Amino acid sequence: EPETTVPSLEELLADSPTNWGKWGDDDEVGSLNYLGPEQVLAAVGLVRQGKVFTLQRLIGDPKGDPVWPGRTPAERTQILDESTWDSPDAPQYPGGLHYADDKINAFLQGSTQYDGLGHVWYGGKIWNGYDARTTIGGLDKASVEPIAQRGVVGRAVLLDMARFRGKPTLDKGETFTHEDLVACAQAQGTEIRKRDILVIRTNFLQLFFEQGEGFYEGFNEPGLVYSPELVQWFQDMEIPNLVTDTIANEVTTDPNNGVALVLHNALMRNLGVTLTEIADLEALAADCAEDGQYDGLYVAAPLKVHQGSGSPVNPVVLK
Ligand code: UVW
Repeated sequence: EPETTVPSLEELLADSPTNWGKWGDDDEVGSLNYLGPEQVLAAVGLVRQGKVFTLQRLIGDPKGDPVWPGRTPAERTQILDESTWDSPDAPQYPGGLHYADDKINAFLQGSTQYDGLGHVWYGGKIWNGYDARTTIGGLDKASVEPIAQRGVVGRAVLLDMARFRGKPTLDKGETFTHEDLVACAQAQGTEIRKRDILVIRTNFLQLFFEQGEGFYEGFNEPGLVYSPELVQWFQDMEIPNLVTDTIANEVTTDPNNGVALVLHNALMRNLGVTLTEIADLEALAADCAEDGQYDGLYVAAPLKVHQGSGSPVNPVVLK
């Protein structure tokens, strides 16, 4: 067998474009700068039916929480409940007040999440050229905090790749390109416009709910696959935010070169495209298939977590 060598991200992306410095030396939100009042107002005009869709997966779902290998699902712990108040040591509140309290211990990249632009890197530099050592002990630069401060509002276009390919879910390691996205939009009777928030459905996590832990064997999610042309398309289309229903938004291992999560780096680290993962698109997709309206007003407000590399979020699409 011929020996195959996997290139480094530095080698693979040596000539890949970056937007470093485009919005100033102190920028921390990257391509979200493409979303201004004009995009917000245009997207508001898409709300014609009064339909509301929430895209977050259930934290603590009894059916299980799909997470990136090595992470653990969120744990919710009940701290106070009615049994607390049976104890003779329980505090007494005037009037006989009882209450329930709980807490969660969760990866900020578990469940539906926004990534800060400093979440991934190679070659010692994160988004905008900040030193990767600024991530030590918490992200001093390009955390999720500035993204949460500004919020994300714009036109979302749902690209239902599973439906387009005529299957309930895309397969392990199945790839698609920007040209497939354009063809999918066309088949849906919609179009991808400049500065759109791309919302891509694969329905791959259905396999997690069917297979449980077996889902992680040979883990290789389907998704977009790197090419210089695809990166240039994202750059030309000024895409601010990529939202998918998979754990990592792209094919896990690039079949062309063996490198993991190439697009996290080409798109997020280099172009400043914000990534949103593990969205639940089922209700939205079913509705789009029914009424043929595949675009809508997208609103997401991740939690303001100081120095956080990510944050849970419940994005909303209105039609
Ligand atoms: C990694 O980048 C490892 O994970 P995520 O899918 O949360 O971005």
